[in-house]
Amino acid sequence: MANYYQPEIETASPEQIRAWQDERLVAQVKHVWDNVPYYRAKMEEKGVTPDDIKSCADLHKLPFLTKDDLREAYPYGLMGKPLSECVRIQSTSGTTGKRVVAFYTQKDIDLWEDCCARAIMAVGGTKDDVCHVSYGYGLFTGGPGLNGGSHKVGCLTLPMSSGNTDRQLQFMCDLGSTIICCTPSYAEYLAESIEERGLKDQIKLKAGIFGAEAWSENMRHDIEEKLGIKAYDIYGLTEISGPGVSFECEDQTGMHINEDHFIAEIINPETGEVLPEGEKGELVFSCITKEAFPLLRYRTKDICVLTREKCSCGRTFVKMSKPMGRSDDMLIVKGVNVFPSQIEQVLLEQGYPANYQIVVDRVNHSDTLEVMVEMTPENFSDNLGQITEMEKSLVAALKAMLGIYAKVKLVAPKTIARSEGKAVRIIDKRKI
Ligand code: DLL
Repeated sequence: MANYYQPEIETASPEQIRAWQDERLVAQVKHVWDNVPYYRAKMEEKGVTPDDIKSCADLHKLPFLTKDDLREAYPYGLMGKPLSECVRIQSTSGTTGKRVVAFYTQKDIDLWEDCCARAIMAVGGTKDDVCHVSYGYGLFTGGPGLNGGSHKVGCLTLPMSSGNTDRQLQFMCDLGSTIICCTPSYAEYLAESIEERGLKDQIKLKAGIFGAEAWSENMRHDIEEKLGIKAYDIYGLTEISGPGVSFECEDQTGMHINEDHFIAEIINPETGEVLPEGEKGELVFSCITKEAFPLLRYRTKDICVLTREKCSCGRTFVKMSKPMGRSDDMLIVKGVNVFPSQIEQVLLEQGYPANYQIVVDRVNHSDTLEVMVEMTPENFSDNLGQITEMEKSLVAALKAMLGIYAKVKLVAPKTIARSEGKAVRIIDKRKI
């Protein structure tokens, strides 16, 4: 049975949704023009003014924003409100130095939590549920977002954060958790631990809300079977708010985008051309209600398809497929964003050549990262002790750059296969 948080919005007619989007886009463009000089300059460069934007049909006239813009404008350059009106900062994992930092007013937090509340109710959540949140809390948006949504629904909220599996399982059994929110890889790990400890009879879980990383239909079936629950997908990104930009319903055939807050477009990542709904391309979002960090036409780099078909749940919001990959080369390892270019930078700084290979795998449901690096003829050594020391210092430099442990394996010069076309830098062995 369909269960909505804001039925009048979630099941509004497509015409009504479009009318909200038209009105809010026009107001948002004006807000950004008046308050975000960085974006105003981009508009001026493109020869667009707020007068040119009269409805969603004009959206394509606006300039794109990318992660590079966020880095360039770091930390305050894309803010739409003074700091004194902001109440929260969240940030993406991964890149050190200039991270992506997003700002929120109280209204922004409220709307974001509404989106998460919709996601929880879409999986059947009510005030009688015990919602166990095992996404990380802190700068990462996963914990805070779902925590807020769970409060709004009125669930009894367990703010577990990630890690400490024994404690997670104890609370789950003793306090009767009915909804679990975590990454799909952690759900697999929890499922395995429950099996090992023979606790399956003691858990009351009925649904899981899993996202923040890619996962397949196979993984869904596996988790559903092992935990005896329904497993639902949830998508989002820090720049646009966090989890809950889109969420799956009982139909389990894609994620409804909260279109009263975000306008989605699919573009050809090479040319920037807008593609018709139904075609595969890069997902682009415009935030039409956010105040403090009002990004317009933000390129997510996530590749997916949008479909607007009648959904059995009664929601009218457009649905996005699971992201099928990224148009850039960012890896997500243990939930941390890793760019091969960061690894390359460390190697070059430490006097190694750019002949390396990154091997990502998933062992016992946990990601592993290994970097194979060629020594140079100059620093080549066959003394094991010396090699171990060199590896240790690279491990430390990589940890400082990425924030996570990467195993380093030094190999003799010219042993990593050369390619005649593009170099193969990444070997991702994870079967997801
Ligand atoms: O991962 C927000 C989030 C938290 C979403 C909890 C869902 C649940 P970021 O750390 O900024 O934000 O990473 C955003 O993660 O551009 C996608 O590439 C990837 N991603 C997020 N959700 C999914 C998903 C959070 N359901 C980046 N499936 C995005 C596949 C996902 N990839």
